[in-house]
Amino acid sequence: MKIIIDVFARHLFRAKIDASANSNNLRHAEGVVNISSLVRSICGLVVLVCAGTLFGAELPSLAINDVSISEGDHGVVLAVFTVSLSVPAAEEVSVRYATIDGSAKAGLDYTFSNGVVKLAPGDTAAKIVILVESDVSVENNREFFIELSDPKAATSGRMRGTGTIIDDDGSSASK
Ligand SMILES: [Ca+2]
Ligand SMILES: [Ca+2]
Repeated sequence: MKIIIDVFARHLFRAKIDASANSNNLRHAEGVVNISSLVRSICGLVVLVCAGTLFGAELPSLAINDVSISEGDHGVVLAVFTVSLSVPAAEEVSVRYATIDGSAKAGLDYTFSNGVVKLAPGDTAAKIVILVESDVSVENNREFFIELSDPKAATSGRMRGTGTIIDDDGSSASK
């Protein structure tokens, strides 16, 4: 009976050792899997960083157009400029803008404006609206400018647009 118990005990002990060994192997295997996952994650991160660097080298270029507008006689008219990107934005693009006097003067011929234009990912254009003062004075055409500066996630292309206010009061002085 004792022999049987001893044999049973040895088998039981052996079984525990085997179970322990298998458990260690399993943990080892899990460790290998975890390290493999970690390596894959690092490789994936490196690929993303490299891709980001490549895309970053091809930032969209910013540009603003020129606008001509007939001044009107009463109230205001809107001069709508378009800020455009050479390719759709991959991330949010922003750029500062401000109006600059030429022969047209802020407060007299148009309303000074400044701010930040933002283009969401996928966008290629945004608007800047400038208020132009209407009048009935006989005068020459006048010009003001919009200058873009401090672009984010884009490069500088055509950064100055011209706004031409066309006099419509019927004088030979208008041109
Ligand atoms: Ca007018
Ligand atoms: Ca006028």
